[in-house]
Amino acid sequence: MATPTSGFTGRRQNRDTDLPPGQYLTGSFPVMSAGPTPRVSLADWTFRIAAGPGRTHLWNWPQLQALPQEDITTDIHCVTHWSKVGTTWRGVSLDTLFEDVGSDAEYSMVHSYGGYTTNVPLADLLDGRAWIVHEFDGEALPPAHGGPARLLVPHLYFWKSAKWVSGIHLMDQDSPGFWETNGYNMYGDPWREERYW
Ligand SMILES: Nc1nc2c(c(=O)[nH]1)N[C@H]1C(S)=C(S)[C@@H](COP(=O)(O)O)O[C@H]1N2
Ligand SMILES: [Mo]
Repeated sequence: MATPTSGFTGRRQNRDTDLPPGQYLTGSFPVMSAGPTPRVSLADWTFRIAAGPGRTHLWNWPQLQALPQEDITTDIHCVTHWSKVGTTWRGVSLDTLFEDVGSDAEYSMVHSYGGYTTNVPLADLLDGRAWIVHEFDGEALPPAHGGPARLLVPHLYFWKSAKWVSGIHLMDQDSPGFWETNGYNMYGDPWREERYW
């Protein structure tokens, strides 16, 4: 005989099976930072894409805000096994930011205020899969979660979503960032459980 389940439990069970392998659902929003939270004033904030010598594209805060803004609803997956579903963000698509950036580079290093780095193939930043976000859940992104602005690349483990993002440097060859140097996977696909080397 089938075990009776409430609609709520049923939905939760269905949702759990949508999670990548080895992940559990959390309702909270853990803060995972490798160091102290850097404080960046909006007056000083810049974001740059460095595409090679003499090919740096730079935005300040008003310029970022003047670009088309997108609302994103997505699941996020941390390598420490928590996932959070249906998170809502607002920001600028990297397709928009890369519009005028010509480059043959295949790889990128994402840099943060405070010195954190993480490598992401350029293709994974494009085609509607990555954003520079400055709002979470309808509010300005809290400093602990990466405010003023962070990268959001939700199809990869969340360590690739650099908080306090300051720029993206294009590279011809792949190179490990902070966690990748410390044993994390170079790519980090949660559906293939690419957690560590
Ligand atoms: N600059 C910076 N970005 C970072 C980190 C960090 O320590 N510094 N931690 C990464 C890791 S391991 C995760 S899981 C997420 C955590 O984001 P959260 O603190 O908003 O949950 O941020 C990622 N981005
Ligand atoms: Mo993480």
